[in-house]
Amino acid sequence: METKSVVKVGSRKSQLALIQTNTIINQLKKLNPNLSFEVISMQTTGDKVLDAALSKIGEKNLFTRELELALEKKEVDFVVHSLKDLPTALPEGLLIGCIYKRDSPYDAVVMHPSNAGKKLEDLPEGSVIGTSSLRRAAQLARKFPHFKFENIRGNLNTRFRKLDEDNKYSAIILAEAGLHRMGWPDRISQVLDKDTCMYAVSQGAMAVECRNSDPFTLSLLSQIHHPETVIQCVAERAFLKKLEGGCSVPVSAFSEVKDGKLSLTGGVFSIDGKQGRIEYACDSLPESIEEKEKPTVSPNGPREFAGIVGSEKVSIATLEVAQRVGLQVAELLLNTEAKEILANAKAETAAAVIAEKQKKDAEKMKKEAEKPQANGIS
Ligand code: DPM
Repeated sequence: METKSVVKVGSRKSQLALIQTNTIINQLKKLNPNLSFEVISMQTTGDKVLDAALSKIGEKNLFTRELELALEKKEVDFVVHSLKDLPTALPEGLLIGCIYKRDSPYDAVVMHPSNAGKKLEDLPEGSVIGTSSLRRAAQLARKFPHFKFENIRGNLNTRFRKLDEDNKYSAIILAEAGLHRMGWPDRISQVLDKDTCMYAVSQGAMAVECRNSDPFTLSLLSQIHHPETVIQCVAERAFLKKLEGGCSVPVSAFSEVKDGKLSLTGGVFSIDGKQGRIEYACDSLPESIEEKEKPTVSPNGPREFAGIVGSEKVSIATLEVAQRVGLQVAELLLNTEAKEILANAKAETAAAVIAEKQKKDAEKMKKEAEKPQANGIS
C-alpha cells in the first residue's frame, strides 16, 4: 500500500467549510502525529451562484463538483463535506470514507434583533420567515400557516447581515450545527423538535469523500468513522435515494439508535405544506455491530451503502440492516398518497428551475441590448 507523509485536503473557501475541514484534520493529526496536511481551497459553482434559491438552480452537485474533479485528478486526497450537501449517488470511483460524530441534526430559529427572546409562536400574523429550504418552509407552514416564507441565500455570514440589516425577515431558520461551528450559539432563540420540523437527511454530520482506489486514505479515515452516526446516515440516505430526492423536494427524516434498535421516521410534503405523509420503520441491529472478519475488498473498492463504506467499527451486516430500514420507510411512503405528493413537488420545482433560467436569460439579453455598441458610429 502506498503511504504518504503529506495528505492533501480539498475544501470550499467558505468560513464554515474551512472550519469543518480543520476539525477533521485536527482529529486525524491527534491520531497520526507524523502526518502533515495541506489544505487546498477552491470556489464551487454553488459559491458563485448566490442569488438564486438552491432548489431553483436545478443541479445536484453544486457544492461538490469542482472538489470531486480535484479528487479524480489526484490533486487532493480527501474532501470534507456537510453530508447533507452530498448527493446520494456519488461519481464513479469516489466514496464516503468516513462520517464524523454527528452534531445536532436539528433546525434552529434565529430572530431579528427586535424579536430577541421570542419564539416562533410569539410572532404576529404575516411575519416573514427567511429560508430557502423547501423542507423547512413546507413543515413550518403546516404549524404556522399565518407566516410568509421567503428565500434567503448566501453563506451564513451574508444571511446574518441580511437578517439584521434588511428589516425584512422576522426570523430565519438555520441548522443548529452550522451555528455552533461558526461560534454563534447565542443567536439561537429556539431549536425545532421533530414534531415541528424534522431535519434534512444527514443534517449535522460531516463526511469525508475520497477515492475508492486509495487504501491509505480509506484506512486513515476509518479511524474517525463514528458507528452510530454511520448507521443513522446510511438509513437516512438509503431512504432519500429510493425517493430520488435531493434538496429540490421537501423530504425530511428523524432517526435513532437505542437499545440495540435502529428506527427511522421519514416525511414527504407538498411545497405549500398543505399535504404531507409520515411513515416509520424499526429493526434490530446485530448484537455486535463491529466487523469481526477483515472484509474482502473487491478490485472495484470496498462495498458501499448510499456511498458510505463500513469499517472494523461498523460491520457490513449492520449497514445492511440500516439500508433495509431506510428502503422500508421509502417503500411505505411510495405506497401512499406520498408518491403523488412527491411527484407533484418535483414537477413544481422543475418548473421553477425553468422559470428561473428564463428570467436569467431575459435579464442577460436586456443587459446585452443596453450595452453601448462597441463599433457603433455616433
Ligand atoms: C441543504 C439544504 C440547506 C443546505 C436544504 C435543507 C439549507 C438551505 C437554506 C441540502 N443544504 O436543509 O432542507 O436554508 O437555504 C447547509 C447548511 C449546512 C450544511 C446550512 C443550514 C450546515 C449544517 C450541516 C445548506 N448545508 O442548513 O443552515 O452540516 O448539516
